[in-house]
Order: sequence, then C-alpha cells, then structure tokens
Amino acid sequence: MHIEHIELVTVRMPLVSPFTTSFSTQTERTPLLVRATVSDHGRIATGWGECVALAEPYYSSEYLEGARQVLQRFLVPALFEWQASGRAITAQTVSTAVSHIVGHRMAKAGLELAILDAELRLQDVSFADHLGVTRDSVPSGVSVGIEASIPALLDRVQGFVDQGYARIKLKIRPGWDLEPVKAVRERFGDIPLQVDANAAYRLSDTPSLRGLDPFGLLLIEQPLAEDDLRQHAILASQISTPICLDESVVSAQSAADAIALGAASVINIKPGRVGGYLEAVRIHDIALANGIAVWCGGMLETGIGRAANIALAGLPGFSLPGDVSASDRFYRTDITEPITMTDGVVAVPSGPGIGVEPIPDALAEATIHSVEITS
Ligand code: NPG
Repeated sequence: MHIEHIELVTVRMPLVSPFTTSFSTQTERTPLLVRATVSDHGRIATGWGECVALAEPYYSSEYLEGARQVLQRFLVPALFEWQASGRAITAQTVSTAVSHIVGHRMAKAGLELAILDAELRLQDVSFADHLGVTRDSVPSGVSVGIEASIPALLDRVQGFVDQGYARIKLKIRPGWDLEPVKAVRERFGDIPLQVDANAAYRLSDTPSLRGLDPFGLLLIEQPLAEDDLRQHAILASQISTPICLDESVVSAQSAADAIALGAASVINIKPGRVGGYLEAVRIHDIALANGIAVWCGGMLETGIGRAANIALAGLPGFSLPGDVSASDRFYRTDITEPITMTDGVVAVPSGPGIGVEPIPDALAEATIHSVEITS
C-alpha cells in the first residue's frame, strides 16, 4: 500500500446544546479529520480518521492547533519517510513509524485510523470483521453535562430516558454531585447510572465521594488527577462505588499498572486518548484477561470516530454500555449519515472500513481549514 497524500481537514460543528463538564462548557466542537489517499496495484482508496483533541488543552495536554501542527510537521512526514525507505505501510506499522515522536496520542490515533480505514477498504473488509466482532449492535449510553439546576437536569435526563438510552452518565464536580445523583435516583429509580468527575476531586474529598456509595452507581469515573494512580488505589479501598479510570489510562502499560495497583476495577477505553485503535484493543485484551470490565468512551466524535468506536465496542470485554450515543445527541447535522439509536442500541457498521464517510456537501459546509501534505 502506498500513501499518495494526506489531508488534514478541520470542521466546525455547533452542539445542539452547551455541554458542561468540570473543566469547561463547550458550545461547539472543532474535530480534525485525517483523510488518507492510498493506492495498491493501481487501485485507489480513501480512508478517514478523526483526531479527538479539544480546542483547548483542558481534558489532556493535546489541543486542536497543536495536533494539526504535529501531524503536519512531524507525524505525516515520518510516515512518508518510512514509506520512502521501503518499509511497509499498514495500520499495524503506523505507531512504530511515528514512535520516535513523544506523546501526541490523539494526533497519532487520527492518522492510524485513516490508514486503517483505507487499508480495510482496499481489502473490502469492515472494521468489525477485522476485529473479529460478531455482535451486530451494542448498548448505547449517554453522557449528561452539568446543568444550571436540578429541575433542568431532571428534564434533560427524562428526555434521554424517554429515548431509550441504555445507561445515563452524569458529569459531577465538587458542589454538583450528591444532590443531582439523589434527585435522578429518586425520579428514575433503578436505571443504570454512573458519574464522571473528570479529575475534579482530591483524595481529601473521600468523605463526600463516600456519600455516593448508597446510590448503587455502576461506577465513578476518574475522580482524581491523571497522575494519581496510587491515590486512586487508596480511594478504591475507602469507597464501595467501583472506580473507573479514563484520563489516567493512556497506554496498555498504564492500564496494566492501574490494574496491578488496584487503582481501577473498570476502564474507559478511548482510542484517541491511548494513541489509536490497535492500542485500544491491547488494553481491552489486558483488561479481559484480568477480569476488569471495559466500556468505550466518547469525545463527541463526528460519525467518523463514532462509527469506529461502535465497532470497537463490539469486542467481548466491552461489558458495560459505552458513550456511543446517536449523532443527534450532540449534532443537528453530522458530516456523515447520522448514527442512530433504537431501543437502547446502536448498530455496528458493516460496510468496508469504518463503514461511513463524509457526505461531500455536509463536509464542505462544516470545513474551516484544510491542508494537503504530500511526500
Ligand atoms: O458521548 O461522545 C460522548 C461524550 C462523552 O462525556 C463524554 N466525554 O470526559 O468522557 C469525558 C467526556 C469528554 C468529552 C471529555 C469531550 C473530553 C472532551
């Protein structure tokens, strides 16, 4: 397989409503799409990937402009150099070809997915088949932001419950934790419910986190800071709600460390956060072998990243509903055919590659920047 050129396309997508977490309020998303045009024995294929870095470095150190620059200046040229030296270009070789560039996992993941999509399209194989996924649908959970008031939160949750989502995740932060959880439990009873703190607490907040124990939550996600593996392990011994790690797990190695330390009994797998789908599968395998449940996280992806996440979420270790909601949870208009949710599940895409591609008009409408890189 030969890479002809790579294009970096930045799109702007307004959110249907503001999404507030412990670190920011987002009103729009500006995903960076990677388009790889490849050839093989005279056949041409186009593959798409999505880099999930936010516009600002609040969730992790990566951010849109930085990701675009590192792709343009370092990652894509490294891949072209690898190709020029006669080494094989496949999705499997991308991470090795760029391994001398430190960090920038979300940018690397977007590039790897574009190559993977193109490669699978040349082979006429779906991502799900490539992974060995046999499920044709996966349960769909929804993430609910911090709202202005408890009544506003209950209205929003009611809407998602009415739509049939299989699980509700509430964003929490100090001062918005026990009350919203209590109110949701009182109104909606025993629905599958979990909370996500995005690293907003400290170990000294253990007493208030223990206050969540009576509510029978599926898990509390990333209560403490990214680097605090040891402190998560201490917290896990002090509260009964299962601890799930998100930000702390950036690689298969950190997943193995977290499991060995007892810092997590559940792991949220986001392919972008860990450097790509191949590393995501490794984390899945380690977790499965250790009896640790995993679920697929979301980063408000467009249909591109969302379709790939749904295929990944079909692997057997993904035993909890993921943040794989319908496109209309966040966007009035997606750049692909919208992902839809019916009866609490989303369908695993079955077409070649990731099974979706941008609709040209929708892509053109949303594009705010694009740059083509050739060898
Ligand atoms: O369903 O795509 C989705 C969003 C799920 O809440 C969600 N993501 O911390 O997990 C998270 C959070 C997030 C979103 C984090 C955007 C960073 C950026």
